[in-house]
Formats: sequence, C-alpha cells, structure tokens
Amino acid sequence: MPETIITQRPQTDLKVERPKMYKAVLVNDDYTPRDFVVNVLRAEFRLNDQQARKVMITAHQRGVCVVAVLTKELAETKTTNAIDAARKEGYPLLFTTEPEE
Ligand code: TYC
Repeated sequence: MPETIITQRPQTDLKVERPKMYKAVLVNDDYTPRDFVVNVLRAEFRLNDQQARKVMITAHQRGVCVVAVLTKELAETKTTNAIDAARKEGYPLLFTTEPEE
C-alpha cells in the first residue's frame, strides 16, 4: 500500500476583500434627445431597450437615476465613454460616479 503523506499547508491569511463599488448616475438635461440617451445606455451599459427607457424616463422625471453599480474603474470608463459619445454629437449629457454606501 502506497504511503500517504499528509502535509500541512502554511496558514496564509487568504482574506478576499470585495472591491468598493461605485454608482454610475445619469443626470437629466433639457437638450439631449431621449432616443440618444437610450442608445448610449444600451451601447455603453449593456442595458436592453426596456431597461434603458426606464432609466432614461426616471432621470428625466426625477433629475437623476442610478444606471449601474460597478467597480471604480468600470464606472469611470463607462461614464467617460458615454459622455464622450454625447459630446461628439454636441449634447450636454452628463453622468457622475459616486461610491456606494
Ligand atoms: N430631458 C431630455 C429631453 O426631454 C431627455 C433626457 C432624459 C436627457 C434623461 C438626459 O439623463 C437624461 N429631451
């Protein structure tokens, strides 16, 4: 019978921390066309048409709407890309990021 050698692994402290998450927030304005907002939400945040329209209408009615909760890097990249797409068309569309509680 083969000898079984049981070795104790060193007790390294493998504490896995969750990354701090950030909200990507859509801000209403009076000029950006509704369909453009919907298309940006679909393209950059991968929302489907129904989700995108709901988020757009919520921001339109309440002033702001949380689009997604993401890592800091993803929240910043997606909001920057969405703002850049709007600026290329001359629209003042704005997104902000804020740390989740
Ligand atoms: N308020 C804009 C309009 O009436 C549409 C809009 C909605 C713009 C949401 C920005 O975050 C926004 N054309």
